[in-house]
Amino acid sequence: MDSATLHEEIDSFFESAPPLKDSAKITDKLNQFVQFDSPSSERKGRRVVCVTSGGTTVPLEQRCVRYIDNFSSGNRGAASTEYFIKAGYKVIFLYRRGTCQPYCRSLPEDPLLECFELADDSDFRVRQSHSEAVKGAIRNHHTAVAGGLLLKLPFTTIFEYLQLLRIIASSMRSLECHAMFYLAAAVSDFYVPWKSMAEHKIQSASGPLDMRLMQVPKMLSVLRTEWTPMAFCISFKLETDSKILLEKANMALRKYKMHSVVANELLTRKEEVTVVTESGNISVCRDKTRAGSDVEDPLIELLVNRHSNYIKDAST
Ligand code: 9Z3
Repeated sequence: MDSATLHEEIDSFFESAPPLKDSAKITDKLNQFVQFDSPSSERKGRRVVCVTSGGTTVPLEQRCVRYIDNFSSGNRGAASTEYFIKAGYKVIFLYRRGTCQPYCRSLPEDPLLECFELADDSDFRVRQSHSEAVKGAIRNHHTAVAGGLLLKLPFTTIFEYLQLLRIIASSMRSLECHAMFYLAAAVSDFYVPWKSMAEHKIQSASGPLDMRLMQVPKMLSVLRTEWTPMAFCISFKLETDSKILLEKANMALRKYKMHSVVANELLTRKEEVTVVTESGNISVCRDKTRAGSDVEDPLIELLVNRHSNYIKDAST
């Protein structure tokens, strides 16, 4: 596709999208977050990473009852956010509502009901068995937010996600090579344009449903070349067929000019990933000798080092 057609598609996507609620407030919050120089001694200069996490939905009705979803628990994004903060980055965590959150990975699924118990009729307390996990989660989360190191922005639909990503990119543009995008969210490839979408719940009495989905314009290339041309960009490639994974990741690397593409297979994604770069592929595995270890730990270490080299090269 030529660049003029891509731009037309992108303009028409944004023009027809339902306007983002509170967009002025979000822009202010983002600008403040990006500009605020947090005093933490462990900070790595002005580095800020936008971590995207969870799957986007595609509504089928404007007053949405039904939607198409993209699989992602948000575990990768939440874990990676913790490691980026530990490495001295400020993180903009763009996440799907209801998915896994940073510092909450060791809590049970229903933390309120499982971690607390009634002490008597008027008071409650943390159950002894969950005390360490709850304290750790609250402490780490508070330190990150109060220290200006973590800003969380939720999305549900593909319309919200891409509008937010564009605003984030515009507020991170001034950081130049210190900005990083780590795009782990599972983003819809197809959508129903808002203007051609049924307003009310689609009726089953009308028989089988014929629906034409448009292709979501590939924003990765405009993010990379226009929105934040100096940022260090990492995208993800998810496949279920290992035979095509690396080839597809390589194609994404070249087509969207990413600095690396993290290739993962659905079934083994928690054990290993392959970082595909221009200079070759690097396999990254979870340290199986350590209980509770995860693949995000060595993955973020590798990417932080590559980002450091990128910054060094850009400044010389
Ligand atoms: C990923 O590949 C993520 O690693 C996972 C993480 C979604 C598999 P979980 O959230 O899983 O920990 O459960 N994300 C990107 C998926 C994606 O939609 N990539 C697009 C593609 O493959 C490119 S943007 O075409």
